[in-house]
Amino acid sequence: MEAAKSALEDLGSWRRTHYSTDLSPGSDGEEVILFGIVASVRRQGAISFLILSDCKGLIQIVIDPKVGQDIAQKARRLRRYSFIGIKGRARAMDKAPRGVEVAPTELKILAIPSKDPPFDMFGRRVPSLEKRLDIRAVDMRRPQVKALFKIRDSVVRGIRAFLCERGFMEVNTPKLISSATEGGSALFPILYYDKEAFLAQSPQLYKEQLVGSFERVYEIGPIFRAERFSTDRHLSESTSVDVEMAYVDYNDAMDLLEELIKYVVRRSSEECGEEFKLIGVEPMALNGAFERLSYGEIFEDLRERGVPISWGDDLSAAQIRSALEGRGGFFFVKDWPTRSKAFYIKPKRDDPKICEGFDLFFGSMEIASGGTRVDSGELLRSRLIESGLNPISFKYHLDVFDYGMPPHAGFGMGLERLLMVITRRENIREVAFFPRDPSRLVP
Ligand code: AMO
Repeated sequence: MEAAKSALEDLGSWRRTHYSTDLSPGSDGEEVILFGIVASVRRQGAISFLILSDCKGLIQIVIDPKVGQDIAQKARRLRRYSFIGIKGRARAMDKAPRGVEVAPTELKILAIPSKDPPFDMFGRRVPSLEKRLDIRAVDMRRPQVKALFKIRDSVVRGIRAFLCERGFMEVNTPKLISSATEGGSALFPILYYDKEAFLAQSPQLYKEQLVGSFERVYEIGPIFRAERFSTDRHLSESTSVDVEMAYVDYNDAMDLLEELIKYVVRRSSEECGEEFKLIGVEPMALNGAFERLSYGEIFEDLRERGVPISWGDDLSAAQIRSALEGRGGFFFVKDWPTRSKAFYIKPKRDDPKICEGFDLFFGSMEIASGGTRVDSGELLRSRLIESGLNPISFKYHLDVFDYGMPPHAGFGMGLERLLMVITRRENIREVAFFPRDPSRLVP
């Protein structure tokens, strides 16, 4: 161990000139400095063949003792999974992956692992997700997992680009809060100095307050839900894309959400062709409008088939599946019973039993929900009371409404749920960097 450590070198003045994927047969003769992890070592006589993995891809490195005894000796000490830097020349090579390899004249060993990971980082056999999550940072060195997170990055950048283009301002709202936004349950209590406080379930009330000045706002941030769900679709900490806009209603919010999803699906499939190949998935093509069904239509359909359901019940995944009869893809369910939705969703003026709320589903999975908001302080007070909440706890919010609020609407979309759809993962934990669920608080 000590001997291995003392053989390590400093970065010194070396700085990367290329990523593996910058090189092609056309790079023949170029001087390069590359860094990465040794994915494999193969020796053929005195020659060492390495595959180097950096954050973009893989490249073949050939170390020939003819170049110098010093580098050949170092290469012999190399272990799989070591972090190295190499300085040398690219050369076109038919048999190498992507038709190019690098012949180094210098090698720096930057880190040698003191133990092997519990699974082959570059192999085809995938260990159980639980095992991988136990050492997630190392799991994320696997090319297939890196590909998932590159797709995530493309989607997040796409969301920002789309909303920025349409005049939305990115905001940040408090995650340490004094009262619930989505009802009293499912909050994580914390100690805030000497007072009880909570982790925010949603930016809902703050994003609404912000439309009074900025009119179009969005936030991409964490939401915390203390539900004891141990399903493949729930996280205790997930990422929400929250959008809120003034002078519009829920129809405009649905239009915007539909356009946003189509945009990021198209953009990620254009940007991430290699990544989709690595995860073995054909990128989605979304053609046609997302269907917009009303709660009433689904309710009648279920009743006609003899499904036991009462008006106002939430729709379970199984009920939605059965009402859909094989219809897949994205669709909206709108016009929910007012009592089934949160206090801030606006009841219809001509039929207050029904509200201007919607959910977006993909198959039977809810991806987003939103609606036109209650914008009158008086109505908001009475909706809080009807929902069993105490207006005193919401004074800080109601006060703002007393100064007047513009009509507004918006939605919150689960980023990980959208990513499950785009990357066809069955388990939400696959698309969260360090997932949190009722039985996982580390790493
Ligand atoms: P809602 O509670 O429906 O609405 O949440 C919005 C979306 O967030 C995602 N989501 C979750 N994803 C993973 N794990 C969870 N535990 C989890 N909880 C929610 C879902 C869901 O559709 N304030 C409203 C939104 C609004 O009206 O603007 C809200 O929070 O994809």
